[in-house]
Amino acid sequence: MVLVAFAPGGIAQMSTDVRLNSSPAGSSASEVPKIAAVGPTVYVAWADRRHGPLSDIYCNVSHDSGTTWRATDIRLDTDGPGAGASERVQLAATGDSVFAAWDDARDGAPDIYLNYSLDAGVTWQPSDIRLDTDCAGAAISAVPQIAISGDSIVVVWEDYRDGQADIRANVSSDGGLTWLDADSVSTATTRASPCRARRC
Ligand SMILES: [Ca+2]
Ligand SMILES: [Ca+2]
Repeated sequence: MVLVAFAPGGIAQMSTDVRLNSSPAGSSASEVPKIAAVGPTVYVAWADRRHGPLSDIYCNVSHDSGTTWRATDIRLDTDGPGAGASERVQLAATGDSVFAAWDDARDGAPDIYLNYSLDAGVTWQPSDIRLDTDCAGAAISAVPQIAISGDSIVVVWEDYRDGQADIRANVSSDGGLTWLDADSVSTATTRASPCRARRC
């Protein structure tokens, strides 16, 4: 995971690139980085295989426009390290809040998980949040995208619970504190998941 900063006009501002993953250089795969920034605060998240073949999600943060970074990166998925493949992370940030969503196979088929920080990436939630609301691991929920507008955060993904993929969404209207009990489908028919009504 290497970052190079450019000023407008393309003039490089750093004499060397910077490695953002704090695992030993070249020791394991850190892949598919995503980046978001608000003012001088820059967030980078990626999938990381330092704990084995099943990737976890790691993040690093700069508070000075990419000049310096945390000495130790942060793992955002909160099950056991390397216990389930966590991939395809996406980031969105506003103010001092940053949200990361990814798909995660800890329970079988991938589900959509989220973690967030309200203090510019310094601290994150001790437990990540599953956003797809059918039974955990029962059907593929993958390839999330995330957007923020004011206090509303929307995460969308492709979901195979009913056969071919639908596009589903979950929404927070309070800055990420609470989310819908039932995600909604692209046909605009919000319906309570039968798995929330019965034991999965
Ligand atoms: Ca994981
Ligand atoms: Ca699922």
